Amino acid sequence: MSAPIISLKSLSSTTSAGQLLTIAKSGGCASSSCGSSSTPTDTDSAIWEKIKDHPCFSEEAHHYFARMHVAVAPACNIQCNYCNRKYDCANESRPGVVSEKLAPDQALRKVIAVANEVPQLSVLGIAGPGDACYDWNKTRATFERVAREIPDIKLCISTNGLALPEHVDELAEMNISHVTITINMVDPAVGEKIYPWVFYGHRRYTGIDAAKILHEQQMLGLEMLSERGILTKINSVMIPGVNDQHLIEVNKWVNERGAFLHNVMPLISEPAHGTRFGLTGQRGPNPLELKALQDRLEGGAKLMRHCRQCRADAVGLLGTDRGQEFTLDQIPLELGYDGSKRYAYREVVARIRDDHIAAKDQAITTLASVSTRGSLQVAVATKGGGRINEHFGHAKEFQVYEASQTGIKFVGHRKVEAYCHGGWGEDAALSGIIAALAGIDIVLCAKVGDCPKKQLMEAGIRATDAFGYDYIEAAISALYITEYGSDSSELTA
Ligand code: CLF
Ligand code: SF4
Repeated sequence: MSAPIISLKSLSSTTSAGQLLTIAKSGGCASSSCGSSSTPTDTDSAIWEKIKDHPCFSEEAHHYFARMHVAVAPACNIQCNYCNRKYDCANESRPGVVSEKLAPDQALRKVIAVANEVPQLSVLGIAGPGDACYDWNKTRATFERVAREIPDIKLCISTNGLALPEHVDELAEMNISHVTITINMVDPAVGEKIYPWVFYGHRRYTGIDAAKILHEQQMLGLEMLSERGILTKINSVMIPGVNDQHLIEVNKWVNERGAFLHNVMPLISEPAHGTRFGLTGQRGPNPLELKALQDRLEGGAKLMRHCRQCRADAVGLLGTDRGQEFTLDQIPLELGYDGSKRYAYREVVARIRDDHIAAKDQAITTLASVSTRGSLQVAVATKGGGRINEHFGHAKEFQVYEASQTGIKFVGHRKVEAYCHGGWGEDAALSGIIAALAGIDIVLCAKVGDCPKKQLMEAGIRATDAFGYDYIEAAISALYITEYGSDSSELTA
């Protein structure tokens, strides 16, 4: 079957004010023990206004602000080989437990419940569990209801792009400020290996025709969004041997068409997921392969490296998921919006953020003064707020930073099983953590026991709580000076 002809450029190449302060400093909820690295000093002010409280579009913002997803859009118009539709859309989530699907009125109740209780909430995203643009009526109805009740929440949508062009004008009218398109290829011959079929214009297309239509629609949608000043992030699933090298070309194409960020995510593929890739043994990349590709892409479209591949019903700071606290059965049928916690939290963040940015700038200046070249890979246990404020044993992920004379760069995260269970360390979990921290020089955390510290050291990884509760960048800069500065001495912490 031949694809429709589209002329487009793409074809050419609970909480008091005092507790809120605690939350802002710790990054977690007061009741429990938890893009772009741009800052106002290096970003156009209009862009900064758009990204400063979006945890996905700003790496800096993800230390302070949270997103939530509502799973209102189950229908999908394409088939990806890494999806079997039993789980959330794998383009914006990891395969896991199926999300609680919501009608728009139920979604509104849930958003109000979360906004009343999670002061960090700044963005509502619709990311499936199918495709938000294809299941448009539910997506639109949800955004309209939420925007009426909570006008200051940012609206964000994620789509495979096939039905995007027909909704771009409505997205602009509805003030949807951030859009993600999953683009895994710009060459239909590559696309054919990823997408067995698409459903478009009331017809089903397969093979190269399917991939060609999808590609054309994705590029058209991206160009239309850029023309309207809507910030666009491109998600690409890295599939070794299928599109890994090709993503360099994808990065070029999306950069030329105005994409703000490019987020390369690892394929998650297991036989138990029942996907085509899972069943055929297609593997995902390991963290080092992912980082190597991201490093090669530096210099093109700006990279997002802090994605957590969250579920279509995720709630909270990236890297945490409080979704289970807000299932429908726990939310009253009648619920009014009370924004007091969110407003108080924002005031606190506005104050401490300047302090953090100044500490970061100072750290970078310090690094630049070191004459010996070297680099450090540092893993940080944090609950947010930009500080080293999580215990080693409680960490479910470590944020990874790379320090060199040229600065301190967030380069990713490593998910782990927490070491501490009910006050006891689990040896099996520690082995997994050591494996996950391959390539890391130093672990920074708020507290670490002698036993895990010794075992980490035997694996060549130092761990210290000497910088507990400091700003991440300030601690890394102090470490770097210890390692490479002129007054270099051994780290003894
Ligand atoms: Fe959600 Fe996506 Fe909007 Fe963020 S997630 S719709 S842009 S509010 Fe964020 Fe989650 Fe990664 Fe997505 S960490 S999977 S990039
Ligand atoms: Fe699955 Fe999302 Fe692909 Fe649709 S777009 S097939 S829901 S991964």
